[in-house]
Amino acid sequence: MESEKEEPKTSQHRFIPNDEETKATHRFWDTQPMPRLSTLITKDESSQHGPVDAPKTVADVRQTPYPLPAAFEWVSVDVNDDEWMQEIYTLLTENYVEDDDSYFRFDYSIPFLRWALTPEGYKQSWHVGVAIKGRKKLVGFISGIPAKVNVFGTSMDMCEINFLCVFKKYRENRLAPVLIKEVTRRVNVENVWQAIYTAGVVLPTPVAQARYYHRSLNPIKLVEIGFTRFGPKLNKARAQKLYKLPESPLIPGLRPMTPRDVPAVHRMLQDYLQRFSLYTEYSESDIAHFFLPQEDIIYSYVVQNEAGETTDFCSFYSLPSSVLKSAKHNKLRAAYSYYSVPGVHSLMDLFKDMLILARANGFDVFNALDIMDNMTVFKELKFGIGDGNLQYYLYNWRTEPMVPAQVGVVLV
Ligand code: MYA
Repeated sequence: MESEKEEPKTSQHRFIPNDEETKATHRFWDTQPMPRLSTLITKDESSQHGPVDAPKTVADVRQTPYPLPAAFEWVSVDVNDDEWMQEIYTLLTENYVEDDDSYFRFDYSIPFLRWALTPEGYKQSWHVGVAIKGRKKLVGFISGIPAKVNVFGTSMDMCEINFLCVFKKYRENRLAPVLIKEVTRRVNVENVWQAIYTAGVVLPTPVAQARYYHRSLNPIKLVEIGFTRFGPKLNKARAQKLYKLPESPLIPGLRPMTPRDVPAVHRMLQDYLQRFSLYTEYSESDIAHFFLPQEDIIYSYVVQNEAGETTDFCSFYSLPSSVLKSAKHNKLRAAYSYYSVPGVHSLMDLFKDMLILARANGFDVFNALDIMDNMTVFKELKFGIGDGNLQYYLYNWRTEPMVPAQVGVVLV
């Protein structure tokens, strides 16, 4: 949601825990290979980069799943099975992330979840469910997918963790730590020892703290559903004028990405991402999987000049939310900035065209994190600051804290 209190940041800050966060005890997280919140390392201690745990081998890993309460059993969810996909969808759509005041809840679609969970080399055993014994009924879920991640020049095979969720009725029963330990075991069995994830909560210990910014595309609906409020100088007519956008993109030669663009996008994105301290090293097959356009999932565009060369790239994904407290609307259609590579055109011009395209595709709002170079476009393009932080974490890897502008990873 848009924040009413804060002015957009003018500079970028490293994560520094407040007193309460530093003093908090974490019954589970304090047992995990994570740096303590009180011992954030500083720039000149960079020689300490490395695993937190003493190195282990696959032979050291527990062979059997962790025990669960008697009513439950583990499942490795087959994402090609429609009934199981429907189960994941129902669990998430009814129980996944909400804003603090419960106005909205993420509503990832089944095709989106399939897309997010199945890059080349994905493992069914990393799609971990807790089901009611003997029934196709999920009460908990956590997912991992393989990813090659580069941290300050060190390239590592990691697991990207997402979609941790426990059915509301079973909350605060320490099921989340069991899900996390079980996925860790299954990842370790594959000889992978590091992971990357993001969360709204502060736990030991973030490598970076980012913030969402929001650009209204349909300001009247956003006010009706409680996403934003008109400031003192704004009314319906003024808001519509303020956020009005051209009907079609302005950059000549901008068009949807096609399979033929995969090698060029791969080159452009890899060259660009190397400037950040944390980024994913995509294979060509990852580029095809994650970026070829699919309606209501992923929107990617390239700019092709008159000589036929591909010069720029931009992309956003579709993540709607259920609207929980409006009599008039039940769905918020949100576009989220993914990866963009300015070449001949500026990031500002690419973002402007993405706003135009998102509006033309019926989205109500365009969201972006203050990572990479995104902060440079927010003011001019009329983004407002959001009200929550998103923490970035690396599991079992000690490194120096980063400002958001050093972060080159977007997790959907
Ligand atoms: S972030 C999205 C998380 N999901 C939601 O927010 C959906 C709505 N909420 C829920 O479904 C539940 O509240 C969840 C907690 C499942 C979040 N990440 O079982 P509990 C700790 C990590 O009694 P519940 C995403 O998907 C909490 O601090 N830990 O609590 C990335 C406490 O530990 P401690 C979290 O409320 C996930 C313990 O859980 C989170 O019933 C990355 C309490 O457990 C959180 N978001 O369930 C996971 N929230 O006492 C880590 C709470 O120590 C992956 N907790 O403070 C690590 C890498 C694994 C792979 C490694 C391979 C090498």
